[in-house]
Amino acid sequence: MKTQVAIIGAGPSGLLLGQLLYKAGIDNIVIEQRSADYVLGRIRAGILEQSTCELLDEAGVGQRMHREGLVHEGIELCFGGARHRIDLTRLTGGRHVMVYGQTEVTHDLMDARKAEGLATVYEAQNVAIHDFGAGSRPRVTYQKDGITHEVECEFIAGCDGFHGVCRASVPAQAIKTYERVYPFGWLGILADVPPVAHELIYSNHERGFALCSMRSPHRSRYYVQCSLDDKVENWSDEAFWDELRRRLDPQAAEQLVTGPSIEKSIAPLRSFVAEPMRFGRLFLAGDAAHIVPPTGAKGLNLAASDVGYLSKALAEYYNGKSSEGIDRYSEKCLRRIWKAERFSWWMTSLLHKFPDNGEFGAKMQRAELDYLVSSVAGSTALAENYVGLPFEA
Ligand code: RFL
Ligand code: PHB
Repeated sequence: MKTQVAIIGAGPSGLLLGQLLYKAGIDNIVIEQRSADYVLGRIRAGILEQSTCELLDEAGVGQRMHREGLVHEGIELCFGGARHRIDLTRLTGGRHVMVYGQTEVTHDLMDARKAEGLATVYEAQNVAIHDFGAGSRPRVTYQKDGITHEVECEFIAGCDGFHGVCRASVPAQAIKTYERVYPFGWLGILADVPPVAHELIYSNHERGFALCSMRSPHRSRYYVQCSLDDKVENWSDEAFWDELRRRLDPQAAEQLVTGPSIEKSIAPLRSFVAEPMRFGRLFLAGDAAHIVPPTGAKGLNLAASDVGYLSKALAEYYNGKSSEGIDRYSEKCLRRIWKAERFSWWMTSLLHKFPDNGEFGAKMQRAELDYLVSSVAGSTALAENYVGLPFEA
């Protein structure tokens, strides 16, 4: 097999890149180690920045999102038993975010890929990348149904997530990584009950952080901070609802509608960046290159902005005969990534209970929260980061 760009991974970054490259007339193949159903079964992100929505439109997959997604113009911060609204739209000159699940984004991208008849290999085993150094001709090999396949390509896009093979294939001396692991996780549940409020509630509570999010007017997504060694089996639905209720203000606690969970999982929290993001003819994008704790809702949005830059850079290379875009890819992405890393780390530090911070740490959090909700400068800084920082030309 031969193609221009071999994309490893069929998560949101791989599928969106495939669609954007297709629109630019660039041939590509997507190679994924799991089944399509497995990829669709992972409940993850729920909040899209406006610029992510614009990219989905550009890729021609935004119709259902505009029909079914929920436009949100604010979020609520809950502390000291009361909620305080941050008016995202007023503070950012008219911008908003969209509630539309990662599962739905992935579904729409898979449908579009199928409709265009583009090549996607699911359940590829032992995926390996070869000869991606500058000046080489890259190849990807994998096994499927007992047969070894080889794809010759001009570029490889490593969209294979945090545990993927692409970043791991880069020689150790060519890459530098930065990491912070947080001393807690998030226990999340999905339930077919109406959301407790119209907007998301981010709660700082002495028992730990809680987040009330949603997927639709009938489906809620809720999280509580839990300890790292906690197990899903330790949490009955009852126990989850009781804990969530305790971490909300009295009105929300009273209004909370409970029901059986349809998904329950624990996610650790991590900040991670790999530099650079290009190695000769290999580009890393999305979670393959960086991880943020979910508190700022930035992971999927960063994946989208990486592939936005990468698709434009490759289009310039193939159609405009300029390598400037691919040469500047890493530097441009990383500037936006580090700002999102900073925001996600800050939101995480502001809202969670840290085992070693003590009473002084809790007072500092409370003072900062008080400042944020009473200062236009403070809440504007939160709002402009939450809706998403601008792209560089
Ligand atoms: P993914 O989604 O991990 O997809 C990578 C794909 O690559 C495949 N793969 C391989 N394929 C072939 N060969 C190999 N050797 C391979 N190794 C792996 C995998 O099977 C997979 O299909 O990465 P991608 O595409 O970069 O997308 C990133 C996002 O999924 C991630 O950043 C977000 O989900 C993060 N995130 C959130 N982001 C937001 O923007 N807003 C949110 O509200 C938000 N909430 C969240 C989140 C992540 C969470 N968890 C569980 C980590 C909430 C949670 C709880
Ligand atoms: C979600 O709906 O899953 C979600 C929303 C906001 C976040 C993180 C996760 O900050």
